[in-house]
Amino acid sequence: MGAETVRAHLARRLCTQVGVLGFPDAGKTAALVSLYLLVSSNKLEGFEFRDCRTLMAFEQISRGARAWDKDSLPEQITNHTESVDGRTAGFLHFKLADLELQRDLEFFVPDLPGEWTTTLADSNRIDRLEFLRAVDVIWLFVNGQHLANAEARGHAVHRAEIVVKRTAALLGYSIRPSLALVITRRDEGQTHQASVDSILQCATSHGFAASVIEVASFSNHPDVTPAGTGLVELVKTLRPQVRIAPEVLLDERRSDSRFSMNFRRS
Ligand SMILES: Nc1nc2c(ncn2[C@@H]2O[C@H](COP(=O)(O)OP(=O)(O)OP(=O)(O)O)[C@@H](O)[C@H]2O)c(=O)[nH]1
Ligand SMILES: [Mg+2]
Repeated sequence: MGAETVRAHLARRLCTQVGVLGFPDAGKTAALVSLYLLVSSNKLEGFEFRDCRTLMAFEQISRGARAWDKDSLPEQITNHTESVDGRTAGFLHFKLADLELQRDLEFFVPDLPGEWTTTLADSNRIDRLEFLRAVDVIWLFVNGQHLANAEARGHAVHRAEIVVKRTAALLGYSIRPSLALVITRRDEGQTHQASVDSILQCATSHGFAASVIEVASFSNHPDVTPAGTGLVELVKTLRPQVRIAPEVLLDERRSDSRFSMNFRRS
């Protein structure tokens, strides 16, 4: 789904737009695939499927995972993500029923190439990331195994903090989206708390309302950490941070297409 279609949709409905950052191999696509598989098998606790306008795209990125033998993970379940034209991001769409809040949760999330984060960190290339100014939430994916490894950890923290700082600079004085620091590969072991705290503190000091979500999109140790761990918490970061008058909710239920979106951030 292209940015224009997303924009038209956002103008009419209370939706959450997500910005995704994270270096190559961080686990961005894997998280989206895991989310898709959980939702499609009705295993995302507290949420139920309502609608998806990008089924084909989800199917495409999930192909490897569908073929995988559950007893042993292949080296790579997902393919390295590339942008079709090197410039534009495609968005995935989901509408879920949020059973706890008794309302729908609709969101758009791009499956961005990690290279976009690499060029942000290395050369402050921001043209492809301008859309971050409009997002409600940023998911910053960090490879948890890099933080677990004593030799890799310092570099990984430093690089993640550069991304935080450059993102803050890109946003300037505009309202900050919230930021979820998504630590991946939880199945491979405990994360290194001091490293996570350092990135979190960096995000907070740059004005983000930041939180940490640890995920295992897939699992090499399903008895200890099942595949899909943390995905419910990740989805909860998408709940709109607005107070919505009850009459608006009623209106929204009555009419699918005429919802005025002036309530965002009010
Ligand atoms: N065991 C385990 N492996 C994972 C997990 N998440 C990702 N992986 C592995 O890491 C590989 C790369 O993950 P991706 O999600 O494709 O990485 P990406 O961030 O989308 O990378 P780019 O598209 O290159 O930016 C996957 O194919 C999996 O093999 C996880 O939670 N647990
Ligand atoms: Mg990817």
